[in-house]
Amino acid sequence: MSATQYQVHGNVAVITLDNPPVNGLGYDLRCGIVAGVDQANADPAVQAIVLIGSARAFSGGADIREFGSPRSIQEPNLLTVIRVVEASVKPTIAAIGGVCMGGGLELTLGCHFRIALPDASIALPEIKLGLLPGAGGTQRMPRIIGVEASLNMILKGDPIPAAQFKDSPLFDEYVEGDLLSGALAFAAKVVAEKRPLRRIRDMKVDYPNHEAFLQFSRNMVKGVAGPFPAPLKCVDAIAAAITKPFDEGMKIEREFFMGLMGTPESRALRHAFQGERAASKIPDVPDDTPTRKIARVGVIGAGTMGGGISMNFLNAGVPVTILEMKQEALDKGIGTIRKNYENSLKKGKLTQEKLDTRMGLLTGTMSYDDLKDCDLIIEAVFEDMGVKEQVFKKLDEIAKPGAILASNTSTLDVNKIASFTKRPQDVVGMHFFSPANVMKLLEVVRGAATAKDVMATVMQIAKKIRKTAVVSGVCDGFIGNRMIEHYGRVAGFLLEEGATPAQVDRALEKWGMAMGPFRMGDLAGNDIGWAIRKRRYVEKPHIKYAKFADRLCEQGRFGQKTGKGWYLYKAGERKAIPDPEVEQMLVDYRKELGITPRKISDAEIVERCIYALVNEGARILEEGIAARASDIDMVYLTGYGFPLFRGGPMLYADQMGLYNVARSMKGFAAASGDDFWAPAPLLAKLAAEGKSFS
Ligand code: T1G
Repeated sequence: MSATQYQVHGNVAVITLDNPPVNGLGYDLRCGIVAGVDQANADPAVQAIVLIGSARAFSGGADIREFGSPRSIQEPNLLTVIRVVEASVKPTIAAIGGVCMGGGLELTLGCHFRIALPDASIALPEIKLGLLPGAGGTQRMPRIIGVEASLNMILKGDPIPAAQFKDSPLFDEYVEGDLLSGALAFAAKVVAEKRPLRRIRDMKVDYPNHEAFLQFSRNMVKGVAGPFPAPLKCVDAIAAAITKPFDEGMKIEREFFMGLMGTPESRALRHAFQGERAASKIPDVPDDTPTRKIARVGVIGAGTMGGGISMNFLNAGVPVTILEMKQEALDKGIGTIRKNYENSLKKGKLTQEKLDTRMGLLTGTMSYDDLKDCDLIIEAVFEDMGVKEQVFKKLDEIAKPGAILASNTSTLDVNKIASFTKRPQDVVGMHFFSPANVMKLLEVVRGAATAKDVMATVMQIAKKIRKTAVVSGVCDGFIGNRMIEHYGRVAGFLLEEGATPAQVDRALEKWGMAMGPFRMGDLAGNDIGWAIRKRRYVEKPHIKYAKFADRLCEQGRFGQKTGKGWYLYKAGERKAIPDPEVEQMLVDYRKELGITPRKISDAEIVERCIYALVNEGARILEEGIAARASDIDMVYLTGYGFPLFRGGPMLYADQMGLYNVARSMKGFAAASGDDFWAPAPLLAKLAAEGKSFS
């Protein structure tokens, strides 16, 4: 199936890239471009060739859906396509509108001329996928826009409006109005003026004293690249453009590109990129499901969560009515929202005008009746089923028909909450993560009765408020908290066996976690976990817990909010200071249990804690609570400080090999007698079949 259209307008052949949604340069499109250029060159009536895309995109670059598959490198690969375009005996003109990124931009650099709409979006974003431009971008860009501008563009990867290149020869002309007409007119000029074909590869890179610049760039990049190898390779590729003949530089770029494609870091970034898009798909809810209009949002509760949730909508220009029961609480809540915006203003992240606009969209009230026009009402009240019952019964009375009623509950049963209303089909969970106006993750909890258009609407509004929405089924803790409970449980046993809180945290933070389990407990409040364990001891007595955490809580050591928890905290400071008192408590506790402490390696700490996430994640997957493994990874990458360069717990398990993961788990089961460690059936099956989650 050709992914191009070929038409001749007068003496100009127009090849239209036609591979929706963004003209990803997949195999069919690559074949179509080569065939079109060959056809144009063979047609004596044709004097010039125009390549053009759609209004949305000239091209979004290499087709990410082909990544890792043989088709992505099947000839004609992108290098070949660009060589064909560049070798054309008739002038090739790229007419650029919409998105022009990555391989798409590299394709235009192979053309003899480029024209663009001023607002076309130009980028080399490969760095965000752990790569570098692999189709000549590192060798041609320095030749046309210069070394420094190229290196900045490649290292940042951000889109730049075409108009910003007006001082460079990148674009021969800017088109106002219809791009195709502009392209045909430009082509006519090129033909009439018999302009020589300009091949960027023949240009020279002129950069005196490049060694000093490259050394400075390497030092700067080393300081910010962290675990990612691509940035340094970008500098080395630019170095090749300066110091090597073009074809040699191309070989060096290709070697770097293929090397980076194979790195776990790039695989993780590509996994996260595709995972974010996959998460927005709900298997049984078609993309074209009609959605409900959300013109006004109601938020119940003006506490930390209610305030943060409100800010998400205010930031997106959606009016919010926030409800509290007492004037003082309402004033405090609105005051906190204003203070947050004023802090952003002070940091230069917000203008006064935007602050005023956002606060102007916020209405406070103490009457449920003021929510009756809201299209979406989100409750963020105390995490108690009795309180939720009162709220949802009241909402059922006053909310307009078709209003979506959402609960921000972090663990309670959304089906039970829906049963408090006569409209369970309109009830859904929207679990925001604190601070709600900062954390990208939104768990969208689908009740048994939740309507499909409600799901489609919530996923759509989530994108509008710039959240990464992941659909979860109803279970205790949904996806993230259900997994993190076992991660914390395993960490507790490590303390019993001989580790200290600081050692566990340090091992996991060195591995890449933003914060270890004990620092995280002190931040969130150890009393939250304590309340859940008390429930577990009654409801699920078969789940084993180390008892030391309870000891800590019985002494009121809830963490930062009480000045001490697992660690000590100086007044007003958040720095976690290891507490000899806790370590002595642990020594006494182990003696009491008759446990001889042993030295536990960082590797064992990491393996047990991370595999606890993996095993529970596998159960969540096999129960259908999560639709796909990458959804679970997105939850951890955007809500739990899991390191992006490892791609999420499920991808990490794939990279370690499920066979090895299952073997380790069987070892933990034998050593601990804890049947949690029996590999989840899905994991055991995949391991036995030599398969992976992804
Ligand atoms: N290939 C195929 N499909 C793509 C795609 C691509 N490059 N980019 C996006 N899509 C799909 C996406 O999956 C979604 O599909 C739809 O387009 C809308 O995406 C050799 C090797 C282009 C700015 O990194 O930055 O070239 O879910 O929701 O907000 O040097 O997508 O609708 O079915 O994001 O309007 C370099 C990545 C590749 C660009 C559009 N290119 N994409 O944003 O829509 S590496 C990129 C984006 C490369 C060469 C190297 C954005 C966008 P569906 P969307 P959007």
